[in-house]
Amino acid sequence: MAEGDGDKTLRKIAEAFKDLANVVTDSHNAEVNVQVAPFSRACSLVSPLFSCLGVAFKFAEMDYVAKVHDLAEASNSIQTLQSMIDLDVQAVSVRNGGSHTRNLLRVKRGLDMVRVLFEQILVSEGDSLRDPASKAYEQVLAPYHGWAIRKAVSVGMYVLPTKEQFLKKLNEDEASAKVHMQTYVTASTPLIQYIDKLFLSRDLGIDW
Ligand code: 1PZ
Repeated sequence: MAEGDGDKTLRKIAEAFKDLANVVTDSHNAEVNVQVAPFSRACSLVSPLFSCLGVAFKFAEMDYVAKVHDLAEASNSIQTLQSMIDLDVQAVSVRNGGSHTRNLLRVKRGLDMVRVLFEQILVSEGDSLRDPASKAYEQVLAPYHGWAIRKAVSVGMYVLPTKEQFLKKLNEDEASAKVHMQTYVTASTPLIQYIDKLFLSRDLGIDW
């Protein structure tokens, strides 16, 4: 799928993450277990957003897609995010390049980036995406990126489409987009917190 393609990209993202949030916030569950398969599927629904933001973020898309793909592969043999992390802990491979756990941390940051981006779009007045995108990047990803990547991203910020062009590619009007973005913001928050807790409760840290 190249762009929005009449496919309800935003609605699909919103619904998939709402389902995951329901798992995380279900108080009837004594033990919460997010399955790797639906998690990676939901994460892959985010990928079409990159092409709607223009060619400048192609390199971000490639990195994100590869990591989500790794999680999808992992789901063939590993059931839950929790057991995926525990296997890496046992193998002492948590921080190794390309480990499932490391990729999960990167993908989680991608989800957080989208969350803050949507949050900022929802409160922004004008038609520019530059402020929302810059704020989200500064807050979520920039602290972990070296000079060269930060520089490339800041150049990319100047060739972002306008909000109107972005929504058009997604086949949304302002009102429907707002609803789906808000749903994603609300749903992704507890999910991201859940993933952070998986790391922090094992003393793995989330700032690397
Ligand atoms: C609206 C504006 C969108 C801004 C997009 C922000 C661009 C982020 C730039 C990502 C650079 C990708 C280059 C590679 C980064 C890697 O160094 C790290 C570490 O990976 P590792 O060493 O473990 O292999 N990868 C990342 O930080 C993951 C980045 C995920 C980017 C997801 C962004 C999601 C934004 C979606 C917006 C629709």
